[in-house]
Amino acid sequence: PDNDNADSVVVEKEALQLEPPKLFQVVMLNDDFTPMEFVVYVLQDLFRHDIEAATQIMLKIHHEGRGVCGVYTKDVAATKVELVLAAARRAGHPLQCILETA
Ligand code: NFA
Repeated sequence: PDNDNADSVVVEKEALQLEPPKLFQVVMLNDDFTPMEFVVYVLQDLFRHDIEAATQIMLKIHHEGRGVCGVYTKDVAATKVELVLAAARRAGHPLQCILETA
């Protein structure tokens, strides 16, 4: 913004801070074929979980059918989904994940 009126700069900054970004969960789905080790690897490599957290999330998906890999802004979440699907396809596994509004 132009600096002729310093008050308008402050008002604009405050208005921006009042709009929280919408957040999206990356939810991974269980299947009968993807190896547990591959899921743990993806949770570490793409979602930056340590091996203990990755193993817990993988087991939750395995037992409950689905689990949250992480929560991100829309563009980041959509990119994570594409990276998971590309890695799974490349490895020949049917692993699926989806976006859900948090
Ligand atoms: N259910 C898969 C198996 O028994 C493991 C798995 C876990 C797959 C989480 C997908 C997601 N090999």
